[in-house]
Amino acid sequence: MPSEPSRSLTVHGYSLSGNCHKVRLLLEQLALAYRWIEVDSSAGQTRTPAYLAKNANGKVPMLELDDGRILVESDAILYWLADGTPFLPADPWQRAQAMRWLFFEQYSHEPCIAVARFVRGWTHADSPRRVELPRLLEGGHKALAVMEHHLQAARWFTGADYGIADIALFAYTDVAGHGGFDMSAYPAIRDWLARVRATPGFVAMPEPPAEVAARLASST
Ligand SMILES: N[C@@H](CCC(=O)N[C@@H](CS)C(=O)NCC(=O)O)C(=O)O
Repeated sequence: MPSEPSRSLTVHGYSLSGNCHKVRLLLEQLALAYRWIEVDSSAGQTRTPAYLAKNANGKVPMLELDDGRILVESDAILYWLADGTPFLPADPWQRAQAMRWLFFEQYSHEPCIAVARFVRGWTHADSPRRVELPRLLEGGHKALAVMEHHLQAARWFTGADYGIADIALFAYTDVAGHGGFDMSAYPAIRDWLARVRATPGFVAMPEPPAEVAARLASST
């Protein structure tokens, strides 16, 4: 991205989505100017004909450049924005390590931890989707155990420095409690979350509205 410093950046995102918050967090930490267009994916706003014309997959986040180019998939957006910055190592081995954690996040972590949060907070208490929760909790705990194991011997997910692998994994791990995950068994993760929150330019994801918060706070 620094090779294209004058590009104007527009993010189409839902502020309460961890996938979208990843992009906001990196943009803030890179101190890049950007425009944010709020798209409430939970209300179907990614499924309108106008949105689908730009992203046929109907999801946020979506990054739009002033020349009309569009990039989707949160971790691809992180990768592009971080290229040439300290948030993505130049060393090929460490770069591959960053990719390893981005793929882990998308295949083993987000599909359980983010989806459990969505089901608990954004569906009604009698939703048929609630039957998914035990499986999501089991899968999410497996992913958290992998992270805990890594963080027992390392401060960050890629080499010696904080970077996009940390940002990608932070987004939904920080709100894992929303999905019903008890984090007491993961002291190394809790210490890492605190380290991420202390990085320069850090911004937190906003709190959900009262109706969602009430569902997240309930025991089911
Ligand atoms: N793999 C995608 C996942 C994006 C995603 O699932 N976005 C959700 C919000 S967190 C969404 O837009 N859902 C709306 C829909 O599927 O209709 C990424 O990392 O960007």
